[in-house]
Amino acid sequence: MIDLRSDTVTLPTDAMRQAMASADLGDDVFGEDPTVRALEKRAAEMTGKEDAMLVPSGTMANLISLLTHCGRGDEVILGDQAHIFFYEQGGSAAVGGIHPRTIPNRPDGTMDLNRVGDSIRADDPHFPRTRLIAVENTHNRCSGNPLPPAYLKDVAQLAAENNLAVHMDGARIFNAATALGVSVAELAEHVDSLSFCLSKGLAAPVGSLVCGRHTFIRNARRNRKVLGGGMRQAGVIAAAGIVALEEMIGRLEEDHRNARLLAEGLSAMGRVRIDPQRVKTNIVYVDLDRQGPAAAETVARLAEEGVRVGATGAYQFRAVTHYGITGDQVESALKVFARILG
Ligand code: TLP
Repeated sequence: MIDLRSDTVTLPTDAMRQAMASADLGDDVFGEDPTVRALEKRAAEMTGKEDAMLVPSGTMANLISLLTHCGRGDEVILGDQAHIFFYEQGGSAAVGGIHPRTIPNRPDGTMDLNRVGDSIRADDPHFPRTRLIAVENTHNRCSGNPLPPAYLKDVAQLAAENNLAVHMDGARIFNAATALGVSVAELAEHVDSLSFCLSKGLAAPVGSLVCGRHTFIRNARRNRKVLGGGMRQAGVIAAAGIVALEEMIGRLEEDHRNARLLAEGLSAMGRVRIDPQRVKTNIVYVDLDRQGPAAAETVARLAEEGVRVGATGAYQFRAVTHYGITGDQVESALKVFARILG
């Protein structure tokens, strides 16, 4: 099986398994797990933030971040294609009473900042209070596009002028930094908080980090606890995360190369519409010709031939490259795609 459904399917490396087996442990709810503390310190340093906190998932990282920035009835402005809006069960509304105000995402994952500005509420008892702008980098549903520092700086300026905070869902922030040739700290500089995932392209089995100021992380720890995300000997997870940050960032460019190869190969096929120029990281969206079989049937046929992808619309599927996929496997997958989509 060539599994291109997501970079979440990556398995831990041998070095991660060894680090997990020999990790120094303590009770992290008491702040006594040295391996968790080491990971959090490293994450804070890499992102240029004062502090960081380990959580079980990207979804929880975003939920905690929104709960920490916003109270009940407050409003968050975010893109209509944002993972937080699209794929997190509306958790910030369901759990936190946070009102989402969506702005259309442009194909590159940005929002028109004039529209964002126009959406900021006046101080009027009819309206919720705007508290937060959320951005996503790379932008999953927008071709995995990386958002550059210049755009993030403009978002930060708009937020500062209006006394708002900015959160960045940086689940794949290392892919963004790699594609843009900048450091993660340069991308994080413009936001008050960011979350990033260890368990996607970096191949760790579990875990995400929330990064921000000391006071923010102190409050975020309370929100993690109330959600049941306080973990005890979480150093077994953190140990793999440290290996992920030490050893797995440098190879992300390989995933991006493989994604481009995939996109270029697919663009020559008759039944699909895809612009390889839009593939800047490890995510490839493929639109199917509506005269032919729909995505569900196409995905099932590909799986029968040994290639797994995920349907993301009635006539669209997504293929994601990652640590488990070699250049040779991309070539093999393209042969299968050609048989079914050629
Ligand atoms: N994304 C998953 C699915 O939920 C769609 C995937 O396969 O891409 N932010 C972004 C931008 C994400 O892409 C994801 C996961 C998350 C947050 C949530 O992370 P987890 O799965 O750890 O809760």
